[in-house]
This record gives sequence, C-alpha cells and structure tokens, in this order.
Amino acid sequence: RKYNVAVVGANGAVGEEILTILQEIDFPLNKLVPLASERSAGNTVLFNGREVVIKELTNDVFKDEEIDIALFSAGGSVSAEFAPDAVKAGAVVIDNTSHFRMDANVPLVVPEVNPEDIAKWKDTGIIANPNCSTIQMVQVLKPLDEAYNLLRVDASTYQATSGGGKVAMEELVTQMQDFFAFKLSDSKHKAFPHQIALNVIPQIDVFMENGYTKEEMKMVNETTKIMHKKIPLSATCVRVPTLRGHAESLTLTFACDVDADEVREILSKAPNIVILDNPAESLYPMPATCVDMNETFVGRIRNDNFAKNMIHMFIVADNLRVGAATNAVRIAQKWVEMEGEE
Ligand code: 11C
Repeated sequence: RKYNVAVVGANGAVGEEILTILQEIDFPLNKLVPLASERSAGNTVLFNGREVVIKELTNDVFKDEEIDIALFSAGGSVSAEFAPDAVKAGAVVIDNTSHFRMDANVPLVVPEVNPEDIAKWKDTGIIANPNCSTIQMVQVLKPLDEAYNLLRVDASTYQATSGGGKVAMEELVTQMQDFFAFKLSDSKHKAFPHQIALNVIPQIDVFMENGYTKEEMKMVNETTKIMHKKIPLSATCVRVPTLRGHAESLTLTFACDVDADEVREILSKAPNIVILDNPAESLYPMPATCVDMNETFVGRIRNDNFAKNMIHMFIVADNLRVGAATNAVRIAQKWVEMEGEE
C-alpha cells in the first residue's frame, strides 16, 4: 500500500528537511501534499525532480486530499488548531511541536527507544515527536540503562541557532555580517534574548519557577515519558553561535561500576549511533561532523576521575534531522510497518 502524506510547514527549517528525507529513502508514497499558511501557499517545492505546489493549510484540506499521514512542524498553535482536523479526516498525525507531547494519551516516540508506544496512536490519532535535545540523548541512554541501570543524568548542551528556525539562523548570519562591517554593537536581536554572534547564551526558551528553563525541563519530563522510568536529570541548555547540530556533554551515573571501553562497545552496537572516539588523533564529534546526517555521534567517552559508577561523554546530532525530521519520518516508517502487520 502507498500513502498520501501531508507536510505541514513545508517551507520551514524542519519541513524542508522532511521533504529531503522522504526523497532520500524508499518511502511508500502515493502523493505528497506540502502545506503552509496562506502567505506561502502557491509557492513550489522541488520533489523528486518535479515542482509541487504548496497548498494552503485549511480545516478541510486533509479530507479533500485524502491524507493518510500528516507530519506537522509549523508551531504548537498550528498543531493545536489543525491536528484534530487531520485526525478527523482519518490521518495519523506525527507532530513535531511540544503541543501534545506530555498529554498522557499521546505516545511520545523515539523509534530506537520506545517503538512499541506507536501502537497507542489509535487513542488520539496523534504521535508526538520529542524535543531535539531529548531525542539524541535518549538514543544513548537507552542501551546503557539496559546494561547498567541508569541512576542519574547531568547534561550541558550546546545548541545551534536552527533550533529557533530559519529566522534565528538568519539572526546569527546578520550579526556576523554586522561584525565584519564593524557595526555589531548596533545589531538587533529578536530570536534570542541577547546577541548570539561571538557569544553563548545560557537560556533556551523561558525560565520556569524552579530556575530551570522550559527547554531544560523538556529534557527532564520527556526523558521520563520515553524511557518509562523516572530518571533524575538536571540540564543546563546553552545556545551557541552555530547553525546546525546540537552538542551535549553528558555525565551518567549508574547502579554499578562501569568501564569506558565496554560503554564504547555497547554504544557501537546501538541503532543509529556512530562512535567517533580517538583522542590521539583529535577524533570526536562536533556540530560540523553531523550536518545532514541521520545518526547520533558519540565521543570523549571516559570514566570519571573519582567515581567508578560514572561516565562522561560528548554527543552530537543534526537537530533538524535526528532531532526532528528524521525521527518523524522514522516514526512514519514504523507506523507503516505496523499497519502492514494488522
Ligand atoms: C531549540 N530545542 O533548540 C529547541 C527547538 O520543543 O520542539 C525545538 C523546540 C521543541 O531551540
């Protein structure tokens, strides 16, 4: 069977990536329907060598186009308004926004970690895609939790501007141009709370009452839901002046002693993880390593200097792919597989 697939937010940073991935893989596609707001409707996207017109996102479009799978990445309020229409029209919604993630009836899925949860899609018609910084982390946590029983996670992130979409990437580029024109001090910022060029900002999203940001609490709450285990986790999420690729420094504490070589071995066999870890040759993952890639890269794996049950590592993934589009398309692939088995 082949499927009619709608991509909502087709001209956004994640939407464009979804279109690219659908062309790269052998997805059983009958018809692609790119959707966007009235402002972008009428523009075209190039798909498999053909110009496809972006249609306007309306309440009726999912029914009219007989959509089977609707991939949403146009912001939480758009999902809130239009996902119910897609469900009513009989489609499964795979939602990239945070809107439905913590709804107890909506599965929150990373296919390498909790693919079985996809079966719960029937409760609401919706499957939620986690936040980018959560996805790459749980891919690494899962196999290590199975091996050693994970007790605690401490994370610091180095997140690229594309996490804030195209406008945020443009803000960095404009500020760098201003720097070279000797006018950075006059440069404006809107996407970020401070100048991002030649700076790092220890704030992503708004602060909560507990002193952590919403981004940091997403990592806590989403990890618990995906792993089906309450894992104590504290994060410091930091925006850095890169365009693509989120990096994370992770400190993991286990119930037993762990050995860095064994951890490397376990992770090397985990799905969609690539080990880049040879300090003698300055080999470790960096944002520049992972752009346009569908894997999560891990390096700097080392024992703690003092505690035998602690490990440190540095992980990097393309936030627009692994952290968003690739995960959503992998959910769609699994969903198709499960449909085929019914
Ligand atoms: C960032 N992680 O890097 C955010 C972007 O909940 O899907 C993704 C926000 C989300 O700014």
